[in-house]
Amino acid sequence: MNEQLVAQAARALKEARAVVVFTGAGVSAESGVPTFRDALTGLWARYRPEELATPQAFRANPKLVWDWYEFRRELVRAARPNPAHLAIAELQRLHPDLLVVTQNVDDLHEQAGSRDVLHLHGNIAQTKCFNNCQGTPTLVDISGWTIDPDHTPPACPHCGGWLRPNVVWFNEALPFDVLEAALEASQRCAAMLVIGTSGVVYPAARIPLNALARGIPVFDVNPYQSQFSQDAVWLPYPAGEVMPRIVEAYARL
Ligand code: BV8
Ligand code: ZN
Repeated sequence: MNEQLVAQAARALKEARAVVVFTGAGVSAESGVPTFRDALTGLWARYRPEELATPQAFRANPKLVWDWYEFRRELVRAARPNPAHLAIAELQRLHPDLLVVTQNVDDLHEQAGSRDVLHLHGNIAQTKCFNNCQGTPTLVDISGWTIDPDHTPPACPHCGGWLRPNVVWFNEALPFDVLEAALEASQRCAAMLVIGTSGVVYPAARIPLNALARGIPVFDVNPYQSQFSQDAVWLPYPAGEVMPRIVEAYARL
């Protein structure tokens, strides 16, 4: 591992009065949560994400989409934070002004101890009414329910309509206040860590692009090239390996 790059990242984070850590599915990969595209295996292998994760797909085949999310919810329930999540939580404890913004719909950052995480694309463990019948979002707690797998999606207790996961599908708007807060943070921070994202999905990709446009230090942690690797300082390593090293170096400064 290139120790200079690790030291450079640690120093830039230490000198930055405000830091944003922006994460994608790659930060959860080492926890065994497949990235969005990898989750299309078996029964769902013949679909593209944009064909399943949309309101149109849900209207056309609510059972197929609900069952795909139930499959992914199981994977998330079985997952535990990995060293990258734990290092990010430790960094937030060490740095006076650090915000975590994630595209991920799992809660592994919170399980690792990160606080006030901004979820741009929602939370797969939460369920809401497809009609938002009591206001946006109409969250429904189904944790105590026994759901008949032959009769999914379950019905909203208020309006009888379909229930759905509380995630942002393609062609759906991101939660306005969350996106605004994330964009504002990307304009205000003095350094950014971008971890485990391809940078394909918008408007989330605008968060790192804003930081790059401002010329502040941006570090791209990804074993493969992303949309940002050319313009950022690229650390071509798995997050679970390099993040603990960056935080150790930071703690020694
Ligand atoms: C909207 C929740 C408008 C659901 C998700 C053409 C050009 C540009 C944009 C568009 C376009 N056509 C349409 C659009 C807009 C569209 C979009 O961006 N499409 C893309 C495909 C081109 N965006 C939208 O539709 C958004 N909404 O625009 O609405 C609007 C406005 C007002 C009113 C009405 C409508 C909504 C986008 C949100 C979609 N929902 N998630 C769910 O999860 O089921 S996005 C989903 O895919 C994930 O959340 C993630 O953000 C994204 C990508 O998923 P992955 O590929 O899994 O993850 P990622 O890209 O982060 O890649 C993984 C990376 O990790 C890789 O680079 C890999 O190398 C790396 N990695 C692997 N292992 C490791 C690692 N890194 C570090 N360590 C490791 N160990
Ligand atoms: Zn309802």
